[in-house]
Amino acid sequence: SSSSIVCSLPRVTIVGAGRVGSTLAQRIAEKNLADVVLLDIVEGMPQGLALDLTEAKGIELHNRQIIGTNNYADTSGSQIVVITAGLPRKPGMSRDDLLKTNAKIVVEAAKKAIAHSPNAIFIVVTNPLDVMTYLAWQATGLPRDRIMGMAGVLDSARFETFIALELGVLPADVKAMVLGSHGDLMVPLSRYATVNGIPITELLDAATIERLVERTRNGGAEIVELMQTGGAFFAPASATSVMVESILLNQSRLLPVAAYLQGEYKLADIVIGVPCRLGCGGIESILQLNLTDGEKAALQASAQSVRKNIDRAQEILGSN
Ligand code: TXD
Repeated sequence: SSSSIVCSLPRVTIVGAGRVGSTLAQRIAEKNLADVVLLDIVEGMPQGLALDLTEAKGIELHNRQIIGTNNYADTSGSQIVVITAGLPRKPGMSRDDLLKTNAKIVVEAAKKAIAHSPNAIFIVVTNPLDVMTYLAWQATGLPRDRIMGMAGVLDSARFETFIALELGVLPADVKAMVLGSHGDLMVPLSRYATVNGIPITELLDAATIERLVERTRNGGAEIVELMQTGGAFFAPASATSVMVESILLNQSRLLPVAAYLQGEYKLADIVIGVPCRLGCGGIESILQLNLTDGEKAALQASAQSVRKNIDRAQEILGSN
């Protein structure tokens, strides 16, 4: 026939085929969301993972293509690029300790990826998250609605998990939102946390809530201490897949997302976690909540630590 219809399925590129990257590839393919390109600097590794995932297709009953590569040319035309490339934490390290190594990796990855997918929406996952998202925004020159970081969905899921464990209720019935930077100064909004609409302040005393908040702040480190050989990746991959899904399916979900701010929450020229609606254009809108004085102060303190590290990163990048 003379038909020349080109069937192009949505394609998601994941730069960094490590633990978060490969688990995310699995989630995206098994949820039937998009074809996946897994890219890594290690030769053979992403190709091997892609083949392994491909061999599970018949069992998992999906038909999405999974490609492994070391070449950015293979990522061209992606709708979404997720950057997970970089080092994870070792026991005793803070996320900020990763700044120097990961800054260069993320800037390089962002520049190479955008060259092949100029219309993509970017999701940064590499730590320290807010700073890396800022650097990727700078490196790509993307409008702010098309570049964001994943952290709040994970931190919120952790908070929800600890609330559910404490109360013995179904985790899916707990809703909470954690704003601010992905670090020790994150801002869990206990006031807004509910079990199917019932505020947790009706169900738990203040000391218990504070203990769950502390465990949430320490959620990443708790896992690093237990594992000793890297950090969390199952929940991080799930959290990222929810953002990918909301964008690809244009769901407009209201999620905590690390976004570039231009005056929202009295913050400008900084990336930090705030409630955003995610749809096919990326960040559709940023919701400005009426925070209490305490919450405002916590968000400002969180932003100050991000600012300090953005400045440090600029020095590192500028010095070579
Ligand atoms: O909430 C969040 N944002 C996070 C962030 C939750 C979990 C993990 N978080 C961070 O993601 C973590 O602190 C790391 O900075 C990244 C990736 O964590 P992961 O656990 O997946 O690390 P791995 O398994 O070491 O994978 C990193 C991969 C590895 O395969 C490297 O070979 C690759 O990154 N890498 C590169 N790929 C492409 N290009 C370059 N330059 C490169 N350098 C390393």
